[in-house]
Amino acid sequence: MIWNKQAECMPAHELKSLQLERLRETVRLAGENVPHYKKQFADMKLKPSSITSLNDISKLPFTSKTDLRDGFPFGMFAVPQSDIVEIHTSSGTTGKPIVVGYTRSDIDLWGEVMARCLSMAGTTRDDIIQNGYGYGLFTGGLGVHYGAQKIGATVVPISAGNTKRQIEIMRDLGTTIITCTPSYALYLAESAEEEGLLPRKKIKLRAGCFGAEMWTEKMRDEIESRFKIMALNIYGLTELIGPGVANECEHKNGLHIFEDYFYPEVISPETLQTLPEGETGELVLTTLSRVGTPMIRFRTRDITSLHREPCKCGRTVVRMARITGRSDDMIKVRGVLIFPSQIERALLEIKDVEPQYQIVITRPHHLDELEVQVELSKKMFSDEIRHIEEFRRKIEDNIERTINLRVKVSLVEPKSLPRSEGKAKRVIDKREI
Ligand code: DLL
Repeated sequence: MIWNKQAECMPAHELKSLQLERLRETVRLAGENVPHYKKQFADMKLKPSSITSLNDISKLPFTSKTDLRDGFPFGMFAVPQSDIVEIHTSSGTTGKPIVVGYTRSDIDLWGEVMARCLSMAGTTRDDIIQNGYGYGLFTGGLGVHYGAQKIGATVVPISAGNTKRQIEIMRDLGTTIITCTPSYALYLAESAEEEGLLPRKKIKLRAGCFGAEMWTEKMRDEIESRFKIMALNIYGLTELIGPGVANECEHKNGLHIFEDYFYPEVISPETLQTLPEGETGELVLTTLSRVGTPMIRFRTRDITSLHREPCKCGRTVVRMARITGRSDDMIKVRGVLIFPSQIERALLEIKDVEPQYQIVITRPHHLDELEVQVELSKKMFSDEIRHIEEFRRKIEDNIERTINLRVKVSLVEPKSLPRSEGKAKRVIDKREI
C-alpha cells in the first residue's frame, strides 16, 4: 500500500528539482540561523547562494555526532526555542547527549514519513498497532505513534519491555501490526510459544516494522516463520528525525529512502569522496525540510549501498541495502550506543587493572548481554578470593558510572586472553549480525 503516491512515485526529474529547491532552503536556513553552520560557512567562505545544482552538495561540509555534542544543548537549532514543540536525545553514553528539536512542521513531517513506513506493512485505519518501541527521549516510540495516528490506526502505546503483558495485549486486543526491535520480536515469539499462543492460535498479527539495530535475513526468516507475519526493515536515526528515513516495501529488496525529505549519499569513509550508486560505503544524509535542527551531510557511519533499479511496488525513490556494519567502532547494546573505548577508559582508571581485556556481546534468549573479560595480574591472581571479588565489583561500578549501563565483568587467568600481532580484537560480537 502506498501512502503518498505523488511523493513516493515521483518522476526522477521532478524529484531532483524538488530536492534542489529544498536543499537551497535548508542551506540558507542553517547558514543564517545555526551557529555551527554559520561559522563553518564563514570559515569556508561558502555562500548558500552558490548551491545551484544537486552536485554542489559536495561543496558543503560534513556534520558529525561530535558537532552535535559540542552544540549541547540548543546549539544546532535553527529556530528560537519557543518554536520547538518537542525534543529528543540520542541514546549515546559519552558525555553530553545529542539534542534534536522539532517544530510543529517537523512533527507533521515525521508523521508523514512514518505513515509511509507503516503503510508499506499494509497498515490502515482498521489496524491495531502494538508499539513496542520505547516512548520517551528515544525516537522509536513517538515516531511510530505519530505515523499510526496520521493513518488513523489504533495505536497501543505499550512501549518496550513487560513481555508477559505484551503477549496478553496481543491476544486480548487482537493486535494486527507490531513495531519493536527485531531482537525483541524474537524474544516475544519465544514467550508467545511458551504461553501456547504460537503456532498461531489466538493471535491476529499480520506484519511488523523492525529496526533500530542491525539484523539479518536469518532473523527475518525466524520472525516471519514463528509469528507467520511479514517482517519489514525500518531505518532511521535521531539526528535526522528518528525512525522513518527509510523502510522496506513488501518486496523486501532494500529500504526505500524518502528522498523528498532526506538526501542520501554514500561516501568512502577513507577518502570522503562520494561513491557511484551501487557501491558500498558510509551513508551520509541531508535533511531537506527539517526546520528545528536541519542537518547537512550528516555522517551516519552506517555501511550500505544505494540502488535505483525499478521496484515492483512502483515507488521511484532510491533504495538502500540492509545495514551491514559501521565505519566507526560504535556498538549498540540493548538500544544503547557504546564505544568500546569508553569501557577501556573506565577499566584503566582502576588501579592494578591489566590492559588485557575483551568485550563479548551475546544474545541469549534474544536479549543483548555484554560481558567484559579482564585479565588478572599474577599478583592479583594469588590474592584472596574476597579481594578479587571486591576488585571485580569495583570495575563493574566504574564501567556503570561511565556508560550508564550495568555490565558483567569476569576476571580471567593471567595470559589467558588471545594476543594479537596487529590490532587487538577487543570486541567479540556473537549476535550474528
Ligand atoms: O534507532 C531510530 C529508530 C527507531 C529506527 C525505531 C528504527 C526503528 P538512534 O537510537 O539514534 O535512532 O540510532 C540510530 O541505529 O545510525 C544505525 O546504526 C542503527 N539502526 C537504526 N535502524 C537500523 C536498521 C533509532 N534498520 C542508529 N538496521 C543508526 C540497522 C539500524 N541499523
